[in-house]
Amino acid sequence: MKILNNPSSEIWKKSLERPVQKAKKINKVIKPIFKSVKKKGDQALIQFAEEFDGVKLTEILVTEEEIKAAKNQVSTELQEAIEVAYTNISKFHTAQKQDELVEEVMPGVICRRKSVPIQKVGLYIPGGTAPLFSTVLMLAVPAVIAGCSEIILCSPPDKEGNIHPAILYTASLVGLRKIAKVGGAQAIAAMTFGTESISAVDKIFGPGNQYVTAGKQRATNYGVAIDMPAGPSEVLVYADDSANPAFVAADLLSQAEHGIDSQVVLVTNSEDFAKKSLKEVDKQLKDLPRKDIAKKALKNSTAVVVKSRETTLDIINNYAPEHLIISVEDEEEVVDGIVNAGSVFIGKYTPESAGDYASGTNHTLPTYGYAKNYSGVSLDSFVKKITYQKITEKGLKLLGPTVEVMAENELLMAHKNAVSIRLNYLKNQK
Ligand code: HSO
Ligand code: ZN
Repeated sequence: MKILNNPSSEIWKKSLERPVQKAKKINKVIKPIFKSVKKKGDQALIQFAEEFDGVKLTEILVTEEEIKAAKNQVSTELQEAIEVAYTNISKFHTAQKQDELVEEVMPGVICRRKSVPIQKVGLYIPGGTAPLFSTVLMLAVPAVIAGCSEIILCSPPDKEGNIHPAILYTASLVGLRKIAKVGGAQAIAAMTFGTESISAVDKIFGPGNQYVTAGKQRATNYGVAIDMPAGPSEVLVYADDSANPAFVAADLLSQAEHGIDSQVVLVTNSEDFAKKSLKEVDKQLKDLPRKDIAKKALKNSTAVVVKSRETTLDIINNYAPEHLIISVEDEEEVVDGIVNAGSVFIGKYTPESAGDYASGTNHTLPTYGYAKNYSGVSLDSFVKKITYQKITEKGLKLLGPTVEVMAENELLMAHKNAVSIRLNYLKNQK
């Protein structure tokens, strides 16, 4: 991790640039996968499981027996932890429910807006080096609270044809019934087109490798929505001398261990603090089982020393981090200056891991600078808002002439007529 001392804006912008993603090569791989799943359905999924996961599947959907068996493989300690997280995440996402909004904008002109669940949603949970059962909570809990009528979860099987027991346990705790042993771009294709076992869905959620990410992008060509464009995970820690360098180092490492392409950034007003924190990073790194991954991620990572608060806010808002940790004395003042971030962690006793697992906020967040224009996953992600209107006779008499004038001036006479015909009818009735 390099230290930049008082860099010019050109320098900090350059060194905080995210690496370019190479989509072309990946698209070449996933195009035939999509084609094959569309044409051959489950049979293609079974073939790809053999090719990519090294397993001959007989069933694609997880059975009730498998779910029961999974529960026995999850320790009581972990079951209890998952339940605490489940409660907190449920509370915070239930609180996000919005009442129907009704506004009589003019006498007899009533407008309404209501959240209606997206009917069919697909949740993708990666397999790979870390079994992300926490992501099951982050996606399935709001889907259930929103009232989505069909929720399918796809996750890749291991060589024995099983999904990780903690993933199965969590999914069943939340109430999911349809869990499919399918990973990679083929899972995304299955949820896009539908197969014998997997329904086509309206929106796909969840993290994944580059193939999954590119698959989700491709799904949008077929009318399927996605949660957000994805990139590698990242954290920016803003700390001053009131922070604890060991805590800061632990936070940087907790994000760095996600993947070799993760990015971590430290912004501080003190060179001495930066040095102490990086020393701690080296010290703590040694004991981490995933030190090789974290080490590589740290190569893409930077510590920036800046004195001015204005420049600091500029750096944070320009970088638009997925996670922002603020550990400075006047934390609330900084919070007020933040306009681009996925999720903000305030104060020295608020590690990012708390939000990753159990505090209640969602951990599916915009990366790669998309925090400038996307929100993280929330209850809102699982609903769309339908507007309604009802105009009474009195209302049309009041509003009609306005619509007539506007339509005429847009040269859209059929639009004008739809009002005039009714107003004339009402006139002639008397
Ligand atoms: N920090 C990750 C989420 C996660 N962390 C899951 C641990 N498990 C992306 O926000
Ligand atoms: Zn994490």
